[in-house]
Amino acid sequence: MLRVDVITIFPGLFGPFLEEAFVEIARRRGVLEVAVHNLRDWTVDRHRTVDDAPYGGGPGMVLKPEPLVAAIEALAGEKGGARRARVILFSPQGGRLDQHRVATLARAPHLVLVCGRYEGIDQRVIEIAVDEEISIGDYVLSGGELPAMALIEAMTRLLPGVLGNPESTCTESFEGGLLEGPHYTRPASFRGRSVPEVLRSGDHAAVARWRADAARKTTRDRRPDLPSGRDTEDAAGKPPKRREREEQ
Ligand code: 4GX
Repeated sequence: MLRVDVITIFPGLFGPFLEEAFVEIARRRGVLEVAVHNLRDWTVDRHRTVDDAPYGGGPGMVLKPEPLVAAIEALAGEKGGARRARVILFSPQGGRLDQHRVATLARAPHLVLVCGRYEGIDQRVIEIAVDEEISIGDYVLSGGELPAMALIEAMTRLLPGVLGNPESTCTESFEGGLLEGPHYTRPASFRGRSVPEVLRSGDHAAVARWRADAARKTTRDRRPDLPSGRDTEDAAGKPPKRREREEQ
């Protein structure tokens, strides 16, 4: 059972996300529990103020520390103490999220996800209350809400009993650092393009070899930076041809 608490100033963004598809299934099966909290609930002033101008000047606003630390400590306890929850802040300054990190976090009992907005959050919140900063990629979003949903969705697929067929978790992209090759469904011919003959042959071993080879080629051509994207031999034991790089 994975418990996730989300702290955001836009709780409404999470509604449909939590009520559809695998995330909804996981919640109904009791392997995932997500609670979304409005940061403004931890303000004490009449205007429910969550932000303030940055010291030193400059554009934009910064999330002020008092409500954020109060929210995090209410949901996770104090850092260092007997805290069982891991507190994660989404920010471009964080370590890049990958499948290995997702799998590790999916095994945690309790995560508190902090979604920043504006120019960011007061640095002292990070020092006092955050365990880990995560980025979902080198592009600029307006808040941590989409990163939180990306992490929740990626973890959900790994929770026990969520995907009908556990095999589909391990053959999919990035397990073993391998991308997938192409997929086809009916019709056998579409706009003059036919499905590769081997996939319709009924020869399961030949299909498995073709898929492994296609995955290897896709990874080498598109993501040579992945572990399985470096030069490897094909299923027949032949070394890769230079020409393969220009094929796709
Ligand atoms: N992967 N953003 C967070 C505000 C902010 C800035 C600093 C805390 C600290 C992003 C990303 C991302 C934009 C979300 C800035 N909050 N987060 N936001 N890419 O671009 O995770």
